[in-house]
Amino acid sequence: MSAALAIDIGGTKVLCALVDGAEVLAHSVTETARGSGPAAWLDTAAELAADWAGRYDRVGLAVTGRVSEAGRWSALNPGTLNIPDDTPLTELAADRFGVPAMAVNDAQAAAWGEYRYGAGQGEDLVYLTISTGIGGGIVSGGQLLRGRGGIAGHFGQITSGDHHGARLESRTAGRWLTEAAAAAGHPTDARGVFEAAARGEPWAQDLRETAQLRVADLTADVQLMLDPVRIVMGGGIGLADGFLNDVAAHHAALAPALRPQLVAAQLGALAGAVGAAALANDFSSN
Ligand code: BMX
Repeated sequence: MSAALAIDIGGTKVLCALVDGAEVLAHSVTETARGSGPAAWLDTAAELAADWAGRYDRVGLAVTGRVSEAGRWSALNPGTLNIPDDTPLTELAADRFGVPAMAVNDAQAAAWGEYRYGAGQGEDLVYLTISTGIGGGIVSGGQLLRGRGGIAGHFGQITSGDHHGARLESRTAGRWLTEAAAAAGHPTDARGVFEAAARGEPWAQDLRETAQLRVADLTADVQLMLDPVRIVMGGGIGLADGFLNDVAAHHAALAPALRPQLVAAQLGALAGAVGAAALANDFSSN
């Protein structure tokens, strides 16, 4: 048996997949019960995966939040998902599913998925998901960087600049677009903002352009910090029609050596699951 059960727990959805290498044999998804907690989220995953019992020999988890090497799970931004501090995630999952488990942050897992099987083509990359928040993952020299305590790549938490400590994701991504649209007198979500922008409504075009500028600055800064071969962009906003091209247009004045090579994620919503399954495989063969 070579398949893994991949479980992706995010701020909006729980996704389970039965994964063999790059191949997703089956997958299933539902909304995250945001008011409950880790045990209930794992119960939800077990329900989604009930039909696959006996078909996997390990579990790989890709979760929103910070995961330490020892598999302990905490929120950096509780507004994305309120995870109790230091939750022993891999222990809980191994008990729940009866097979060895490993866990990493969702965007770190997606970075690994894109590196192994997607747009990264086996070369150094930074993965960015622009969705409800902003998540990130770094693959350098063939290694997924997790850092001392699992924080590596958490670009959405950046507060530098004159922003009074506000996180970058809280003034750029989906949650902010929703709030800013309401403040502009047009209550809708990020998708609604992009649809209105496509219809030529100026308030929505302004919001979209602000988000694009901030992502353009972020990606230019990431290039300066890590100089990856590619920056792979995922997430509902990152992959929205024209977003990547409009962000890249802001880089036109940069010297070629400083200009990020932006590419769209290829594994889409399954990148985290594919990456987590691959990591669980590497982990259990150690
Ligand atoms: C937040 C942070 C990251 C995560 C990113 C995208 C928490 C709970 N999450 O920046 O760990 O990668 O959101 O998360 O602190 P998603 O749920 O939108 O996929």
